Amino acid sequence: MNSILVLNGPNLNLLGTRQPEVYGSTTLKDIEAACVARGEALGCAVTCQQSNHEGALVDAIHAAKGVHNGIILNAGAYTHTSIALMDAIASVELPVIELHLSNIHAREAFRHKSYIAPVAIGQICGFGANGYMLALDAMKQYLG
Ligand code: CA2
Repeated sequence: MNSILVLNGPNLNLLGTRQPEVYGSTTLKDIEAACVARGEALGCAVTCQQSNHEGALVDAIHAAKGVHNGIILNAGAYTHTSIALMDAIASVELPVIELHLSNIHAREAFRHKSYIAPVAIGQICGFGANGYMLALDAMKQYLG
């Protein structure tokens, strides 16, 4: 059975509590429960983690090697700044899908740059919490 890590970065623990007009009203806990349920439907084990710390996210990516078959990553604002996350993804050679709730390309110019995109197999953005379901479906198909 394939195992997929759903990894969320900084401030995403606040989902559903503030800025619902941008990020929706679903909490991270709800999203994580939906991911586990979708994984069960797809026949995949889904593990969810969140950290506000860049180094902890690097550690989680390293630790995924040999444990998980793919990673769905919403790196939050680190998407736009973190060469460390880019290098971590490249080093583990696991398929990563970059995920964003909002359409980062329709927002401020600084959100258009992604350090994750060049090392990801693809990017899903703009579909809110449902994007996590789309990403799980895409990862399941990618892994075969
Ligand atoms: O759209 C996304 O998923 C983002 O990764 C969210 C990040 C943002 O910096 C990226 O450009 C796009 C921000 C996450 C902040 O989450 C909050 C949730 C509720 C209240 C406040 C912040």
